[in-house]
Amino acid sequence: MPVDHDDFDGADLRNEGAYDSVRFSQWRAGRARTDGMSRRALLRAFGGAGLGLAGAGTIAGAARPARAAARPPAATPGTAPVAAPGPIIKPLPPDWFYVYESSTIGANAEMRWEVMKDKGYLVPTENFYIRDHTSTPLIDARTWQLKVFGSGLHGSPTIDNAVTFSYDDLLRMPSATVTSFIECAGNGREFFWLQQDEAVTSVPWLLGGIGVAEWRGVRLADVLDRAGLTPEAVDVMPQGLDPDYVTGGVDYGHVRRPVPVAKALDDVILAYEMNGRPLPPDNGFPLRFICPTWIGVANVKWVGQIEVSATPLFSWWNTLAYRLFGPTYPADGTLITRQVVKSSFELEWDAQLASGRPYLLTGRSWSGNGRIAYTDVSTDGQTWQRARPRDRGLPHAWQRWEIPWHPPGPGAYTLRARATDVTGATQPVTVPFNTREYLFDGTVDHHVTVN
Ligand SMILES: Nc1nc2c(c(=O)[nH]1)N[C@H]1C(S)=C(S)[C@@H](COP(=O)(O)O)O[C@H]1N2
Ligand SMILES: [Mo]
Repeated sequence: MPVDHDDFDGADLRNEGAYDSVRFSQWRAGRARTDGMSRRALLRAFGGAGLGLAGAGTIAGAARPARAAARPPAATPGTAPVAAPGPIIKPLPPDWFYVYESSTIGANAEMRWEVMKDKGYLVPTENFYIRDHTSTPLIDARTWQLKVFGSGLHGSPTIDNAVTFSYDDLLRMPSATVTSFIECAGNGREFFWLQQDEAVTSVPWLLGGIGVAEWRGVRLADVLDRAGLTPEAVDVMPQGLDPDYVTGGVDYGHVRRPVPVAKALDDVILAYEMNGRPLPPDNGFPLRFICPTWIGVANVKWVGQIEVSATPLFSWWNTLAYRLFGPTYPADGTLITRQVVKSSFELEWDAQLASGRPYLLTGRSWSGNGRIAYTDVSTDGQTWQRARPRDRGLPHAWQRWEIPWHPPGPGAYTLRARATDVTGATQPVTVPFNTREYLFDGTVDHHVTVN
């Protein structure tokens, strides 16, 4: 059975244009090699008849040995940290991150979950995932200004006439702190491919497109109050100072996405600190939105201006992207706001474990709906056991848990974690497909081998 690499790339990436990054295509090629063939190639091999059980089993046995093989290549153990040559500024050592870069998906670095094994509640800033639609800009806080304008303010100031705040103005205002996750709406996307055979067209996150940090800044409500908010305001839209996002030959302008005024006044923070230090450039220096429990893109980085409008606002980020489109959704899609329930082990993918000894499996679960109520873990594909919570969890962040496991003997095992939050929302076995592959909240198969 010939393996059609070109078809693999075409099938998966046809909506995304040319991939120009060496790192990304190497990652992709590595996956294509281990994975063998695309879903489309498989369908074609079976004359379009679909993945018939007997046939697919035979073919999968030869060309696609196991789903477990379709993982990012393991980093060389002990690889020294190196500076990223790409548009993300901080170092991205391969034993800490998977990096996905291209002209259409921007620059993205996924946290490897095994780094959290012995860490505390927060993700250290150096380990935090990064998602840039284009690249990280370097901004001078001394000349930077925040401009607040629009028809939802007294006098309807235009951008040229905006109410302005300097960096020092913001530092002098009363501060507020929140411990909150930021998670990409596409976190877990790769499992639409690995577990549901759906072609994945954007950043192929496993589960590391999330981090929890302590954010300090000023309440957006205070800034809007000083800027002259009126009762007519409906939408508040921050805009980033990073380069315009261009895809498919269309320039969609700077990254910007509105939040309703109710959310803006409730708990949004304009953060200038992350984990007790000024924001690093990659995480939005000098100022970013923190929009607790909402999808990553609502947490706009490098904010230079905020439009406050008496009429609803629109951009690519709330009309064409970050909506759920597909057979089970309305024609114009469903706007995404809050995150869903997810869990991850603090363990490398395809971990190789020694037999004849007990393990303490650890992990974390989180939800955009509120605290986690409990997390169940399965190590045998059949039964579930309640994990022990290691903390109470925070409503805008995660809960750590642990569970002892003594593998019964050598062999291949699939570990699964399934959390339930305080609203009763839990993790299903399969997730209804949406064309942009957001909000994968299904239980994830974590393959390990006990030798
Ligand atoms: N200005 C701007 N803000 C942005 C982005 C961006 O590309 N530009 N990416 C968004 C997305 S999609 C995510 S998931 C988060 C990632 O935040 P982080 O890089 O600090 O982890 O930032 C959001 N804010
Ligand atoms: Mo994102």
